[in-house]
Amino acid sequence: MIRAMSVVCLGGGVGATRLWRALASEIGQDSITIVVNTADDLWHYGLRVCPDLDTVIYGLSNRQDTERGWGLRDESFAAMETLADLGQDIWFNLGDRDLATHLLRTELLRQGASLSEVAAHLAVVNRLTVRILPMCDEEVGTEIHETRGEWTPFQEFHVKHRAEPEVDDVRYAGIEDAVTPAAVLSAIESASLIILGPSSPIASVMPILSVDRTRAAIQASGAPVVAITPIVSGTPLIDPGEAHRARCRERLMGARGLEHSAVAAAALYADLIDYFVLDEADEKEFAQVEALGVRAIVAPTLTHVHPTVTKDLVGAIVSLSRQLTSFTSAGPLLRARW
Ligand code: FO1
Repeated sequence: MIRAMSVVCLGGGVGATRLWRALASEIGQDSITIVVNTADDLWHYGLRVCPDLDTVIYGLSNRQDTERGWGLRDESFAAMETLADLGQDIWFNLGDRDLATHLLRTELLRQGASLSEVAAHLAVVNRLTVRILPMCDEEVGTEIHETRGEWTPFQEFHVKHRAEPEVDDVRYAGIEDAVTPAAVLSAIESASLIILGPSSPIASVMPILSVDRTRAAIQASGAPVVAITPIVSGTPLIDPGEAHRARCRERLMGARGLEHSAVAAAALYADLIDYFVLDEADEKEFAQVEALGVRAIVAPTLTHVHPTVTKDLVGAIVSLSRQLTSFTSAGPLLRARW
């Protein structure tokens, strides 16, 4: 069957967003739907904050602070500094301009809009034509059980506690009441390619896959499914932000009894994916990935190291999808290397 290119990308956060941005410049925003994790959302000072949704929106509109990995570029923090002067413990920083997004989102929710409607509105006013879909409209919250403590909301564990405490369990509070939005189901159903992004498996991808009918819809889709490894063991991490995110990812995988390795991530997705992109530094895991019944592809994946890595990775994905499916879309796709 010949289908126009329609790529469904799952996952959020800084690493996945780098990939989605490069993919968008290769095949066009109109060809892409991004299903975003909302289980790390929080209510903070009465405002609904959606870090993964905002990272995707800021990243695709080229306004993200890519050094810090979250929030807007050229940001100021006067509101937080003033709250600190008022005696508040500022453990989660909302930039002054970022605050406008949270104010608008919270107001639209208060007026009765769903999170999906708010995300669509924010995409439009940020001049994006990519479709950005929250994984569900209901509130779901990742909670971490710290070994010597209580259940801790994700952002408190990740930001306030710097992902340092030992942990022994993770849960997605509210997941049983979450419903896969119709727009997510129809995007998956008509996809020509589905990509699981290089996002934290337990914090960002599994919440999406745990919503109601999402996993079953991917299994039923005829589209090839490709996962990009979120974990590279063969190269030491130097960037402090990457190291912090890796520690959090490792703690959460450990809490599920999983080792922090690419093959462990591949095993989590094995019943869904056809291809797993392994970093070239982890080529030794090739046979273990293939033993899961998944085709392994070796490519450079450390997209934070150099922009050409992102471009090459996108080229490899587009090339693969091109080999697997015939597309009616010509244009930018024809520039991809294969
Ligand atoms: N990460 C931090 O390490 N410290 C912060 O103060 C912080 C604030 C923040 C505000 C808005 C936002 O969208 C993201 C923010 N992040 C912050 C990033 C966030 O904690 C995580 O990186 C993601 O939730 C993980 O995907």
